[in-house]
Amino acid sequence: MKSLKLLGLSAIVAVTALTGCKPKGTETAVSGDAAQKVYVAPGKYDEFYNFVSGGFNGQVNVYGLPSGRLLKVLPVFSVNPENGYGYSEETKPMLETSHGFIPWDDQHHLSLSQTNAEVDGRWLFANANNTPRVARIDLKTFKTVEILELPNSAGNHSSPFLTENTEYVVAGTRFAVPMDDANGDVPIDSFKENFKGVLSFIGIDQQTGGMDLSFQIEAPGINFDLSHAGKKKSGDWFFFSCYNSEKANTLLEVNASQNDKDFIMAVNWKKAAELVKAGKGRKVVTEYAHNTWDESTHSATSTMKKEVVVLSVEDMKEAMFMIPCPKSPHGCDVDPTGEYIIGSGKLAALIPVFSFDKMIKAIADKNFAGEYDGVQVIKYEAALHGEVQKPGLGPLHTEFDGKGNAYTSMFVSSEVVKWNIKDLKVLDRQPTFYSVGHLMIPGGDSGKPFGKYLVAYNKITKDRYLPTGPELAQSAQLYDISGDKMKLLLDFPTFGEPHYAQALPGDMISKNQVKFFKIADNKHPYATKGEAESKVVREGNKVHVYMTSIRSHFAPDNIEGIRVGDEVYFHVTNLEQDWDVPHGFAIKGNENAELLIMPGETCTLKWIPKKPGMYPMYCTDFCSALHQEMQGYVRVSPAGSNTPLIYSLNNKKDNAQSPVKEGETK
Ligand code: RUQ
Ligand code: CUA
Repeated sequence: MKSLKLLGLSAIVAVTALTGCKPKGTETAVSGDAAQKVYVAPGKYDEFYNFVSGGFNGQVNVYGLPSGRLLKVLPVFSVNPENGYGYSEETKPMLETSHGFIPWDDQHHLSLSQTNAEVDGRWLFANANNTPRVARIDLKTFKTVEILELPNSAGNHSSPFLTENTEYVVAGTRFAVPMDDANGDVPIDSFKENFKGVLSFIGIDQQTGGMDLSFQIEAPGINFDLSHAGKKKSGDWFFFSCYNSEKANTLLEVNASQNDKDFIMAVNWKKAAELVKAGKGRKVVTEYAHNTWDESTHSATSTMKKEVVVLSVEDMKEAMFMIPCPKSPHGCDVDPTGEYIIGSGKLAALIPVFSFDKMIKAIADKNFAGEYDGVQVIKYEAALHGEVQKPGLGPLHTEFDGKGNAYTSMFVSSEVVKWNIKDLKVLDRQPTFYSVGHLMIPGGDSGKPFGKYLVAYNKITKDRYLPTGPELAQSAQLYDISGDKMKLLLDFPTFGEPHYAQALPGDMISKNQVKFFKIADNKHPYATKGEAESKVVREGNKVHVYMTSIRSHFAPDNIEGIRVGDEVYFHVTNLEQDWDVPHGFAIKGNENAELLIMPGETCTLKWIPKKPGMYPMYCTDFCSALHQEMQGYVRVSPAGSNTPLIYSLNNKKDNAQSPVKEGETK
């Protein structure tokens, strides 16, 4: 990408040289009624939820469209001090992997669950690129409820993309690597013999959304970049863009850019699933974590899985084919009808559009050009619908408006190009500021796009916002695509770095929101369902504080008898049963983040006091007029001391109503 980036920069420089200091039209490109089109009056809701990948920050960010207002940072693959995700005892297991606890990752792509090739608003799937994992977010609670690690993979880039009824979430490895059950301790230049490219098929439970790694395919040692499922007529197939067909293991910017064509790989996933059912494939022994969130205990569990069924190229003989695709394709997109498959060769000067019908015919006619590592290669012309000529430079990704048009991002020439899928004519081009990567139309990769808007997620921000030192805000741009010509409406900054995004109409998920958790349904083992039940229990050097929070106090709020060397667990249950009344919890010197506890929920903060003294604790969320009074003390005595373990709320000595109670010792 380096040379690409340089090319991109020089393109900007060239424009700049022609027009003076600033690229022409950076401000004037916005037409007069733009402000009105993005104005969402105070108290009014946006039309769309826009879920945007957080890239190297590992989270998913939720914006409203058309306003571009940030609604939420949704923690997925990185710890989040705002609400204690990855810090509280309950959420720590979500970030367990076969490599241990991993507090961050790199999040690139998102997929909304679909029914009949239409987004259905149930779940959002997200990939972790570095340590390969797929997460499922429940859109009723906007919580990460499941994370599944992927074995035999590295660089989970071609992920997560799903079939039209969310039967499978599919992920392709970016890095070819030796299989987990093979010796990975081999010379790097044995790449061609030892390295494999693995595709993962994660089965989804249609009721619960639960993920299970159903099977993998051990494909040739190529790099998978992106993918999309077929839909409707092509619904049984999955398409993956592949680069590095040269199998280079060093200086890929040169060595993986040799071949004139790489490939789109077409996989019949229905057949693959049937093969597995019929007992094909070998069991590979490996380790991968499966982490699930239980809404009744408000806690996550991590289990280590031990094996996976893997199909070979030989098993897939009749169900896996290559289509040549110029040159180092990045995006791999399928139009809403399922007939056209678009490969965006980032080094190609054209965009090839393949026809599903032609591909099927070529397979039936055995119209092959040869084999690539045992996979039949269909003749380029035999599968080709046609090429978009002179679309721009550096095509990366394509989305669709459902009206027969495609929109492709051009990284090098910094523009979005609209073209007609059938006759392949370019219809419009609009500049982006600058170097657009992904782009997104609400529902734009489904069988039924909502059209109306297009958002460009740009790689280079330059002069778009007030500068913030060398590290600038990331940049997105909103276009109106309802007319013949695209119109730039708005710039809005995003968390870095945005890759893919998804969007859908607000009411599809707003109507299903959980407002609070019923306290009666709370099955957390340390839940405290009323103040009378609050207590402090010592088990050796572990002290469990069963604490409640309600406007505007904790129970108990005075604790004595904690000793240096103790491990103290504050299990705080929020007793509120009202919408939007979280409480926070923090104690001086705690190495974790604070907690943020939703109504009806129990969260646990682990605290190891290091020295004797008085430790204030307080609520960190401004919950009522007396929020500032929501505070208390914990007294810590030296190790081995015999300060009695006592706790209280509103203790006045000899107050029979609220006595100072003695802690239990087990
Ligand atoms: S990528 S800018 Cu990680 Cu999706 Cu294409
Ligand atoms: Cu509870 Cu502030």
